[in-house]
Amino acid sequence: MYRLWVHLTQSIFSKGLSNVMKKIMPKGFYAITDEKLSNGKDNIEVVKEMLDSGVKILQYREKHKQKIEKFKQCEIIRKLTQQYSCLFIVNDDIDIALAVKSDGLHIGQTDLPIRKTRELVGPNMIIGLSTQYQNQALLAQQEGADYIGVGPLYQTFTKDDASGPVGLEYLKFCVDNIKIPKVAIGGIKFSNIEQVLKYKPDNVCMISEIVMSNNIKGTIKKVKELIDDQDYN
Ligand code: TZP
Ligand code: MG
Repeated sequence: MYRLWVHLTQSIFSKGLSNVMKKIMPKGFYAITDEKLSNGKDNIEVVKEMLDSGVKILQYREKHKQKIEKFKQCEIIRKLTQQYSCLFIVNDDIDIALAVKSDGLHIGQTDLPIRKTRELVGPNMIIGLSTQYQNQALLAQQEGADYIGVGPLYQTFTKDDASGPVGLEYLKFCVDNIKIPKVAIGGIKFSNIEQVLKYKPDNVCMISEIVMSNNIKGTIKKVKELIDDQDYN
């Protein structure tokens, strides 16, 4: 017990409290990058605008760059997100997540299983898993995922290998049966977000609607107002 106490206090003094504990997922809008859809802006520019709009959780998702390029962008985004007290999640690349010390890693059903991923990233990194089916959601929770992506709820053209829409019934199942945070995603637009918010997922994500907008800050503000109207937090 004494040794544990000494270890903990040493860690806290050397790394700061926030680096030795898993961070809590902030509710509300969950931002994700997609440079190809970003009207000529690079991910860094987009992230700056997202952070300026006050997002508290942001995922780096980039499918069209070499690892070194992704790593360089993630190094910059790690610093920026720290300055803005925003949680930083890296999609796909466990090595980049570890290298830049992101707060979290988001993986899919064809990546390493959650238990093996946990062994590799340690106890404090947030692990998110994309799910489309009830059994995947239940298993994610059982295996120690920290949150699940729920979707695509609607048809999406953003994710090349996306399944067909899973529908709001699947979101309802997750809200009713899964305790870990649920991130609603996939084809969510201003035209349908209110239907999604009725189910009160912990987080809502819109990629194309945000990154394709020519006023990212204003668009996120509008989304956040809709979310706040639904009495989050
Ligand atoms: N995972 C499930 S759907 C999706 C991802 C990454 C893409 C969502 O993008 P959009 O533009 O909000 O439909
Ligand atoms: Mg993936």
